[in-house]
Amino acid sequence: MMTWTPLHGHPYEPIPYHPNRIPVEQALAASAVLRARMDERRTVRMFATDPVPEQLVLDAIAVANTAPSGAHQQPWTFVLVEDPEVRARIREAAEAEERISYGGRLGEEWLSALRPLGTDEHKPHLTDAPYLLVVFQQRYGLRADGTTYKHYYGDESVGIAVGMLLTALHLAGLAALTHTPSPMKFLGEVLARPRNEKAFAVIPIGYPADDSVVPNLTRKSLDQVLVRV
Ligand code: IYR
Repeated sequence: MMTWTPLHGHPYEPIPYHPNRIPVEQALAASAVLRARMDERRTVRMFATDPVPEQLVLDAIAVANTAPSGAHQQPWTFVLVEDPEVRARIREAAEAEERISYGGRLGEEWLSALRPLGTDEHKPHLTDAPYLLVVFQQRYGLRADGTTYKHYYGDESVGIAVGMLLTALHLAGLAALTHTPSPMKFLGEVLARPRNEKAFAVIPIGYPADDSVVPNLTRKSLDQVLVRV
């Protein structure tokens, strides 16, 4: 594999792509298994402190890094935080913001939307889960010499990458939470990220606690989300 450099301004140089077709029977069996398995995924807010094999997390990040992105700019940085002191600082800053949010900043409409989820300003998962993955979006490209170039469809690109990350983690038997403390500016400061990066999500990763509970949610059926024309 060639090492990565920005493609910006390069000519179009296509290469052949002919993946083997999966026999239909095999594809149907695999997709049915995947569909059922993904329906078991739940956002978890109560984590065990048990360690997680590091390779599972690295593999999931590598999967996320295969996501399609605007102009193939891969506008993401994954900061994997284990250091307990750094995590304590992140928790403290996140809870300080959330106290203000839940104390009224969100407004009654938003608080009503959150009530069935049982969330509040306490964020023990930020220090309980063995890994804290902070995903940053690169708002623009920054070359080593300090010059910059535009990034396109950053929100969509990083959102797709995080979706693939969550899928990979779940298939590896791990639980995760997409946490978006607001405002998130403190994350760039605590983690000393460069000026082109803004925090996109904080994702605790681990195993659910033995006494973990989740809200009693149902999902929309395929009929409710699919329109066929
Ligand atoms: N960021 C807050 C509030 C929150 C907002 C939404 I939208 C959620 O789906 C869940 C929580 C928090 O993390 O508690």
